[in-house]
Amino acid sequence: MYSAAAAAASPPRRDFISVTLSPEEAVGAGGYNNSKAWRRRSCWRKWKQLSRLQRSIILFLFAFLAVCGVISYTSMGEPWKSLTNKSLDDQRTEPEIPGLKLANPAVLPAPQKADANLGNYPELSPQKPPKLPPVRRGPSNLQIKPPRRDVRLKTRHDTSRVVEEPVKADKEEKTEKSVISWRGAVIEPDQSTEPPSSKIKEPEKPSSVEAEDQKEPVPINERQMAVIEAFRHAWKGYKDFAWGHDELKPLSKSYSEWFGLGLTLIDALDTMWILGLKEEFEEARKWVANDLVFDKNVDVNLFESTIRILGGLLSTYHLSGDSLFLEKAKDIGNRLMPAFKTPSKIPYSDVNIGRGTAHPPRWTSDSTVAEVTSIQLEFRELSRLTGDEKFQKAVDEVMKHVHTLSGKNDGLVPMFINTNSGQFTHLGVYTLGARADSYYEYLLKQWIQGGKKENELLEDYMRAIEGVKKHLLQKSQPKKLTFVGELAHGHFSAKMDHLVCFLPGTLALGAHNGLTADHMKLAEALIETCYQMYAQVETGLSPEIVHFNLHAQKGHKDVEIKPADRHNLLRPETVESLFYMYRFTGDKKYQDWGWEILQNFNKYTRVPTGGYTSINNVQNPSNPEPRDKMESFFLGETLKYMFLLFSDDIDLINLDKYVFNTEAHPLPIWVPA
Ligand code: DMJ
Repeated sequence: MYSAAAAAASPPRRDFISVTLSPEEAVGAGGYNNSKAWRRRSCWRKWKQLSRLQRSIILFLFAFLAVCGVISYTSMGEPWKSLTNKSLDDQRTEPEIPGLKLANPAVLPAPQKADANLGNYPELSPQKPPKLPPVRRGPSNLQIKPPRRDVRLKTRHDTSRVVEEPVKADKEEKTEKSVISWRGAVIEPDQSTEPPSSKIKEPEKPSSVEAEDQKEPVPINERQMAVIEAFRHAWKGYKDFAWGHDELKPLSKSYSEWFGLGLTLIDALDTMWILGLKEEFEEARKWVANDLVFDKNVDVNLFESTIRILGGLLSTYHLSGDSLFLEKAKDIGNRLMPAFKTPSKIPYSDVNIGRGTAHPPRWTSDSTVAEVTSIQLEFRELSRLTGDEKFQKAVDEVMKHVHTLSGKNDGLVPMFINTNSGQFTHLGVYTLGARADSYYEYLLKQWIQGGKKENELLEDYMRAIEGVKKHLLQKSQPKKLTFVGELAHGHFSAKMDHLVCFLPGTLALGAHNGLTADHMKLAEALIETCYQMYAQVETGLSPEIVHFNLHAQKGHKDVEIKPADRHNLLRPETVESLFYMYRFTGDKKYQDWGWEILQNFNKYTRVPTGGYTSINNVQNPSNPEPRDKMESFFLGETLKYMFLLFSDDIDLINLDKYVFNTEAHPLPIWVPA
């Protein structure tokens, strides 16, 4: 028992305790008693024996430890909780399936029953994949971003790339549809077309889009702004008076129909994309989606509808990634195919796209050489996109056939070919102008499009340029301008169509692709001539055709113009070549020349109420005689090349990735397999 007297008498901090044993406690004395009751009592006695100060210190220490314990428990509670939960989740995790990633535990399926077959992957099918945004349409889903104005300047010589942070949504799209490449074109196998043949096994991706510009676009400059302003003005006229029709008649505020297929609108689609005119593009897209119908009883020219409509739709598809344009391209492509059903496989010039019939012009069974040999880029690309070889087969056959034909003169071709016999007709006349021009252009461009492997095309091109040098090149007086004339039955004519001004650009493109430097020299000389066809004329605008003076005469310039030739149709060829020349040389004079031309278009062809007009007389500045027609190529080509000419961004339609068709619609260069 505890004795208070003894406790009080005992000195503080003694190491022994005096105890009085109770009888029970004595039981077993001398033996070890470890009962709980005994230990409790013993502790209590010890406690009582402590001084008040000692007890206070001990109590304080206990209290302190208790408080610390509570605090640390609270702060450690959360990790513990999550650890606990994590381990639970771990227990629920499904077996890993290659390629299948569970996006979020919240969408995990209910825990499986103990007897569920975990190795049976289809069991997972009820689990919905993470919801992806729908495939975006239009300008936001870019292969090439429309130019923005808020980014730093990148000069044409600055080849370093600013890598753009890939947008998450684009990645997701890639997950959803493996056919979409990052900033690339949508390549969707066409369910409705025939299964791919053994030659073209499956739809291919465009070559250039894989590494397409993961960089900030260059801001547009003042001259480009002026092009945008010109485009908007032209578009206003078209929208106000000719919407959905082929061509604007800006003076009579009406329109003209050729095929009745909204030619100007389709030709202008990719220009709007490149100029960054999103609103206009969206509006035009709606028209294509809702109103463009090819099932019409109408005769169209195979060449014109291929380069403008098929080409325009394909390039817009590539730039925007919007499959609407591919669908429309397939539709028109299929409807044009009857043109190839001829005895010789040389296509007829005209096709009724509603009836599926084709025919030559009423007065002849000939087709134009340029026309049958300048539809290849478009049909080949259509085959590549659809996996249907019939398009490519048809146009390749034409090229192979023309390759073997006699009647050429050192690679120069006559202007006509018969659809029955497959032979050239009207032999002996050679020109780089109307009816032959784009044959030469497409030899080179097909070779480039196909990855520079089709040697026959290159051979024919090289031979033809040698033929040009040998038979058609002359120098004018007094300025000694190099020009390309014509040959008719052995007689040289110093006549040159404005159309021939595509040639400097094409020669420069060939030189850029590794052909002889001579071609570049010739390109430099010829573009100077084409510029003089503008500069030497009163309005500063070129006529349709010029005749060069071969002999110096007092008071005469190099360029002579006949009354029947002094019209200007707002054609693109010189601006087109200026664009190539500037891209490949960086010489600013080409931009300055283009700027002059734009200003003169504005001065003499702009109609105040909207639109631009062809004129009848480039020699009369006080009355250029407006013709009341805006050709679709003014928006499809002239203004597009103008905009690209003023750009210092070599990646704005990179010429190592794209090849322009003859209507200025860029198509991808195929990546070698
Ligand atoms: C366009 O349709 C094409 O450029 C074609 O190759 C020639 N004619 C016009 C432009 O001048």
